[in-house]
Amino acid sequence: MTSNSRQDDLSPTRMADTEILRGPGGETHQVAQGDTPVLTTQQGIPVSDDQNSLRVGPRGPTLLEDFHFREKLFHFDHERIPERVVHARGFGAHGFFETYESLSDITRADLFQRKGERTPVFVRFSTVAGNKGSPDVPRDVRGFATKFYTKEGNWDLVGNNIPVFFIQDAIKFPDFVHAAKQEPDRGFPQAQTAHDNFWDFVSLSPESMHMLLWIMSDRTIPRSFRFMEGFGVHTFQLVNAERKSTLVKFHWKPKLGLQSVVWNEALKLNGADPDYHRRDLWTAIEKGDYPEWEMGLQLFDEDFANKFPFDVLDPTKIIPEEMVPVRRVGRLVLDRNVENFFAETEQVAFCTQNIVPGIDFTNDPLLQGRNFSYLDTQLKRLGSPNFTQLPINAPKAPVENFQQDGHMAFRNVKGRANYEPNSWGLGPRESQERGFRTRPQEESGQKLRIRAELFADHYSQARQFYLSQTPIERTHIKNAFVFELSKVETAAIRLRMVSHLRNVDEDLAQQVADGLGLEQMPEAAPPARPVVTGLPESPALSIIRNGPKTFAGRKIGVLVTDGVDAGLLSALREAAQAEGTMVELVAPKVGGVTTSDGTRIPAQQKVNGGPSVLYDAVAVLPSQEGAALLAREATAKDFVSDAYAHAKFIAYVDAATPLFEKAGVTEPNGGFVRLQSPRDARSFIEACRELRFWEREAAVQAV
Ligand code: HDD
Repeated sequence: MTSNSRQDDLSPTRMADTEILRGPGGETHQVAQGDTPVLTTQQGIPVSDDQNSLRVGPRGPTLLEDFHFREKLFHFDHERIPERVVHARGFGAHGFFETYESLSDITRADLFQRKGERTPVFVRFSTVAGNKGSPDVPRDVRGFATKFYTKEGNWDLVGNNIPVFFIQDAIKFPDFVHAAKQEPDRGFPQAQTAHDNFWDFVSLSPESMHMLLWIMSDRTIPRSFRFMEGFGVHTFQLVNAERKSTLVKFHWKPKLGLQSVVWNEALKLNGADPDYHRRDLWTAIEKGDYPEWEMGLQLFDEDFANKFPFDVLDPTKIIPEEMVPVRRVGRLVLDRNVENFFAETEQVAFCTQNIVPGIDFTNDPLLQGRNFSYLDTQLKRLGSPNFTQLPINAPKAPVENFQQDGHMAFRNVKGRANYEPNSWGLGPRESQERGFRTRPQEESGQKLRIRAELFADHYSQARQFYLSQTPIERTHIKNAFVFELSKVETAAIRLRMVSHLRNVDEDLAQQVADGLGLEQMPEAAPPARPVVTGLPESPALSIIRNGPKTFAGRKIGVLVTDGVDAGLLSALREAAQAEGTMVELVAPKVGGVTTSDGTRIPAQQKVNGGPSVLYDAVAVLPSQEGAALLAREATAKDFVSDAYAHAKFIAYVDAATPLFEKAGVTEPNGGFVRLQSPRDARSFIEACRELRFWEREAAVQAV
């Protein structure tokens, strides 16, 4: 291959309407010709050969003169920008926010003025602790950040899927994040809170207790972004044209209801599909099944805030929905995937400081600190104060100011004046009437490093959260504490954590202690303020109690072999379609199977690449011969035994029995639906609306 004619050999040979391109290894590729643009350098110079660098003779040194080669490598070497210090792993999509009714009595924010008004948005979901390449389903909080491109500028609502936070003061954020992420000496664990440093920090920071109960719940292992809530966390202010302020907490409510996976499923999912959540969102949008959330507002005034037993400026506290109802004021629809992940999802720069006229901050000390941190981080990440000019960050409202120059400035001042006021009558001026005006508020007091009194209540709402869960959810919380603390090597940290749990609920503390094999119960940690034990349950805090009662937007995995009953399969497909449920066929070979009526149908997954953890429910429809074959295949047995252990609804045909037996599923009972006639397919889908047959979980104990 080193003949002198090599370079000529690799040149494209033009043919009638395709060209044959020979690759570096001599292999040939056919590519469309016709209007194919000519490859150029960044300077627009046409490139003649992109396969070989310029060298002296076929075996000689490469020449520095090869500007195309040098430019290509130079650009490649600088492709990466610093990943986000937290929330590095994320996925975004475009859409719109539609206002249900005018809220002009409460706020002058332009996007809330007119019923039916649509405001373009970009939303980025994320995990917190994991690096950019980490899996999608670790136990972690999910970010839910929304950029509203309003007619009066960009409003960023940078929230999470949990309404409280770990810490009360932004000064603790670096410590908290350091403790949660990889330990500095070893550089692991990745995307895990199950390690000593995390539990050391939080067990030394009682203010984290409420959040810990949330993160040990199934909220941190959502089924996908589409099935989780979002929260603005802090109390904000809405301000109307008369400058009257109403305090507000922002909520996002998923149209498809709440749903989480179970822990054992999450562990397996991260191996089976590390992109589980982003694939889900991408696919739903591509199919036109646009994910939707409603914006909810909890509106209250200073009087309420003064009477409320906790401080509304404390981001470790909620206001129960039963106390202040959530008023639904609009919907968020995500209807367009990004065209380029880097340009949009990676370069989007959310800043809590981005608010618009009609919205204002409060003195929540976490929010105040965030308002500094986000702008600062964007400069580091995106490298220039002109990051606001990138298309994903640029407002859709006019931008008029005299800020100029800097790296990569491509929106530049025109004309002579680059200051105001000026005598030339050039350029924009401020407007008292239209401009953002901070709401005047009395502030007084000594400069102190101190927190408000009620911030010291660390356990009461943690307890309220725990007691508001169903027994299944309480068991999951207990199991999560036991799992995570079992990964903590330092026994004293485990003990310290249990000492806090005693202030939350004695039963929970005891069960965790038992699960950890503690020989002696530690003393309860002395609370800074007495625990309020009588707070009423808040059903809104439970996932199971707020389940969807629909199977729309979910996915069934159907295990099939040659000879699958064609009638039953199509009945299942029809019933699923009527519900809005997706069906995927899992078969011994991805090429597909031949059904009982001789039709050849393709599969979407080969059985070892389509484990049942990918699906919300499964159907096992082999022929008799097929079942015998599958019974010998480990991954087919896992398909069944995992679906069973994860309390999923399972449809089956009698022929599946040998496979069930080999998988250790001896007695198909509750949560199983036998398919004999098309009507059974409908019953199966109806059963699936419960999402899981939880009664089975206790018996299986897959923790
Ligand atoms: Fe933060 C990113 C949410 C507290 C500092 N945060 C970030 C993102 C979300 C949140 C969703 C990702 C945005 C995106 O998709 O690009 N953060 C929260 C919530 C908090 C919170 C709900 C508490 C209520 N954050 C918080 C504090 C600080 C930060 C107290 C610092 C004082 N957060 C950052 C940051 C990040 C960030 C370092 C990293 C990347 C970025 O901002 O753009 O500035």
